[in-house]
This record gives sequence, structure tokens and C-alpha cells, in this order.
Amino acid sequence: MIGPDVAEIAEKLGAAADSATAIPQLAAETGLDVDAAYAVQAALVQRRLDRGERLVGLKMGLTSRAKMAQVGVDEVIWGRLTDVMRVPDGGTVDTGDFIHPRVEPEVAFLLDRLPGPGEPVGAFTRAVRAVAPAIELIDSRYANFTFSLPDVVADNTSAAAFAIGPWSPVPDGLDNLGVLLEIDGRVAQVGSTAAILGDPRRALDEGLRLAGRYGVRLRKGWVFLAGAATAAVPLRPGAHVRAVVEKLGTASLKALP
Ligand code: OOG
Ligand code: MG
Repeated sequence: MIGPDVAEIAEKLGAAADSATAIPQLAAETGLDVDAAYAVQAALVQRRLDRGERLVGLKMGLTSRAKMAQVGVDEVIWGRLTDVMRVPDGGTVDTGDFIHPRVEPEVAFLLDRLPGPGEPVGAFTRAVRAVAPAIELIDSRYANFTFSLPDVVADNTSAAAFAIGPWSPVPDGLDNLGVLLEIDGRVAQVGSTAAILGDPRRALDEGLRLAGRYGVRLRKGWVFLAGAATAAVPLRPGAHVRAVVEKLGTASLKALP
């Protein structure tokens, strides 16, 4: 049996992102399973590295029920972040660069020394130097923002852009902080960090475990997005977006009119 053509699928997804043009889902047709989908994701991100982008971190996806319900996939997934995806806090994005962008509130970790393979994860406080409120801009490359599990994994878990607010030292509790997503000063989503696997710190354990399975090691200095606490909201031209996390503060971005 001939397996799915990883390079060809990665090229299709990369071209869809570059041209901001949606494509049909491709996992069912190509027989792509989750392991092959992570191979596509690696090739898709390698395509970015080949043109000079740098890996700067990792993101978790579908770590909350609200997100799983919104997209109809109920498995925790992870993707890769590059420097070009990072928008300065308060910075501007052009919705025209994306297909159907959505924004969601996140908690970001700044990674410190991490356990090597086989070592126990150890204290979260040792592995994480700082935490921050963040906004993730996701943009599925599939038509109608609809996908299966292998499809979204291959598409680098819809990663497109992210903004990180001010870093602060890790507070005592991270497990029940209020989360708000505001669009143009109006509350669009309300949640709690408890929605993220019960405690966003668990997202790091999951990230280490899942990325480790595919031979990816998290690095000191990397950013780690724990996954959205609420459903994502479409980003319209001209919108001002703020994510507010209790005790951590605010991250913001705007869309060009
Ligand atoms: C998949 C990515 C999910 C999150 O925070 O849950 C994600 C998607 O919803 O398109 O980034
Ligand atoms: Mg996200």
C-alpha cells in the first residue's frame, strides 16, 4: 500500500496559507492518520524554516471543552509557533492575510529549563519562568473552518498568529482565574483558566508528553500556549481585541480597517 504523500500535502497546506485561499479537507481522501498528520505538520513548518523563520515555541489546542465543542474534535493536539507568527502586544494584523481568522484568549508560559527525555517533569515552577495573557489568531486552511482530527493536526492546528501580553512571575494559583475576550470594548467570551484541562499547568505536561512522542523537545526560552479557555470569535477588519486574564493582565491586538 502506498501511504499518503506527506510532502505533497504539506505543500498544498502551505500554499493555502501563503495565498489565504481555503482548500478542501484532505485526510479522508489521502488516508492520512494522526501520526502521518504530525509528519505533514513537521514538513509544513519546515517549509517556513527553509525560508528563514525560526521556531519559537509550541501551542496546545483543544485543551478546553468549549474549543472541542466549537470544532467537533475531542482530542488534545499541539502545533508549532514561529517568530513570524508573533505580533507585538497591541500590534496590528491585516485580516486580508488570512482566510477566516478567529481570535481566542490564551495563557502563555515562558519556558525555562525543561526535563530531558525520561526525567520527571518536576516542579512546574522550575520549568516555567513567567506567565502572560495572550491572544491566539487561528485560521484553518480548510473551507468553512471545518476539519477532522488528522486534518487540523496536518494544518499545524490552525496556527496563524499570536500576541503575548506582559510577562509576570508565576502566581500561586493558575487554576481558577477569570478570562475575558473583548472585541471593541464589549465582552465576547467569558471563561476561566479552570477550563484548560482543569488547570493550565496540565497543558505543559500534555505538551511534553505529546511532543515527546514525536521527538520534539521543548526549549528554554520558548513560548508555550496552553490552549484557549473559551470558544474563538471571528476577527473582523477594524476590530480591537483584548484578552484579559485575572491577576495576569491584558494582551491586545487590532485588525486593520
Ligand atoms: C484548532 C486549534 C485549537 C486552541 O486553543 O484550542 C486551538 C482550531 O480550533 O482551529 O488553538
Ligand atoms: Mg489556541
